[in-house]
Amino acid sequence: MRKFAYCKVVLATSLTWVLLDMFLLLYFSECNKCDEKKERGLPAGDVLEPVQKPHEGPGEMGKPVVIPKEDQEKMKEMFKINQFNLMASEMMALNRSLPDVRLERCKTKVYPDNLPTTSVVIVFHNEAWSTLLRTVHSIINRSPRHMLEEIVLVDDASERHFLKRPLESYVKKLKVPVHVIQMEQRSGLIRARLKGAAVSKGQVITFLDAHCECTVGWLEPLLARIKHDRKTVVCPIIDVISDDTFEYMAGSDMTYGGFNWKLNFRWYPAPQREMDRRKGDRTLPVRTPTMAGGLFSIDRDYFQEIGTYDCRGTLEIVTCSHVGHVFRKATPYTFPGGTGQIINKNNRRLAEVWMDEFNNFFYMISLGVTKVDYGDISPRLGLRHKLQCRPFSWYLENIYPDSQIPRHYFSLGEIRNVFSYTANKEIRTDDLCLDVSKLNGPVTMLKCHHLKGNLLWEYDPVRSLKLTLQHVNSNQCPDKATDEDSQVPSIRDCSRARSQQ
Ligand SMILES: [Mn+2]
Repeated sequence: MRKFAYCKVVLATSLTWVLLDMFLLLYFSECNKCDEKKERGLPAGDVLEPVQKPHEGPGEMGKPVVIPKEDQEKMKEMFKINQFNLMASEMMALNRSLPDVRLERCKTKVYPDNLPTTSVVIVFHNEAWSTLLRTVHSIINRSPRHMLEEIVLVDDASERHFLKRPLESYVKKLKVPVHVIQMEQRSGLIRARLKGAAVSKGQVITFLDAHCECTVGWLEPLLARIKHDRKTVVCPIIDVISDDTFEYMAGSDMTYGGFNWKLNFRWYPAPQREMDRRKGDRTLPVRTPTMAGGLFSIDRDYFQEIGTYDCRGTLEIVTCSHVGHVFRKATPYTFPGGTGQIINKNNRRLAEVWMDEFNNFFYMISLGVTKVDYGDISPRLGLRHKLQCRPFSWYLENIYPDSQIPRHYFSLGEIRNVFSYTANKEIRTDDLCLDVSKLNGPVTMLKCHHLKGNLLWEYDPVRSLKLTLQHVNSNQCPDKATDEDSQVPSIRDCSRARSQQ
């Protein structure tokens, strides 16, 4: 009987403890959920899963984020701040999962154990908290720890309201050293990057934008190329993160970086000779004439030897490395002195230092460039001389024979066409008519359709708008091409200005 009583006591006490444990367990798991909600799926400094799990939630596995109908208006307002869908970005976890978009044979490649270490340098200006920290978390989660020396965040004088939360204390809790450097005043992307490079300690410097996401296996193939040849400058394939839905879309391994007549960077299909050189193996790096400039890795000492951003060496796109980037349709940044001025000045310096006699070709079609004050270039010319760089003609012949800048030519200039202003009030050549379907253009040529509409132009020889053509549907007048866009006809509000007559 006594034994039975003992049993009852033991049973009762164990049961009490079990219940208490269960209560505590429930209590704390509830609380975790509260925290998670507050921090958007990320308690500061918490251990993040290094392996990808297709978790549930908006944007997981790189899927597009859907904004509820009732939030559409607010979303449009928020869009304007950064020129991307800030609401979608804030709905997603900072460590969202992404698909493995690599070519199958990239997934099984084996790299040497003793790859160099890298510092990752990220410059930001008025960047949103969620995109900046998502970049940082994707680096930490998808880089082998021993290859990642540190992350250097350089704040190029963001306005204070952009970073509401204290960045330093947040990043201190992460598993990798993250340093935050402040620029005293707005100094531009390149100066800020050089500052980050100057303090970095890794053998390699990897530059990324502040709105990127690194995918699994992104780092090893980059570092392996630099270990193989320290004069190689390597870029990942830049995947597209939609500025609208934040959907993750794999970029092509069949393109390379080039530039057009106006020195604008563009992606072009990689030429056949490059495919042949790689014997059809798409997992081998593509040699590229130039790069977008935002995302690349370079040996730290070599970076200094070649005068930092004025690069030589071999540029490659490493097709087994994928990093996503939020591409925006318009820049949210303001530039001291105006965007056009700064681009013109940079382009002028580039043309003066590196393009030899080919700069005339560029100046002919970019009139604004020749008017700009481009400062002192003698140190850069000295560097070019010291490094014994080859002439630009060599570059066009050997590295970029597909360039639009012709190596040999007879003449440069424009070809004009004769148009008629018809009795139907169209402006016509052959069977094509000048057509404008939106305010401020573009002005295009479409098959004439006799339905009037957007093809209708009114000519006013005497009255208020003297000697001007007026587009009937938009009430605007064709205008002289601007310096920035000298190749494109423009249409503006009618001003009676000489440029519209
Ligand atoms: Mn960017």
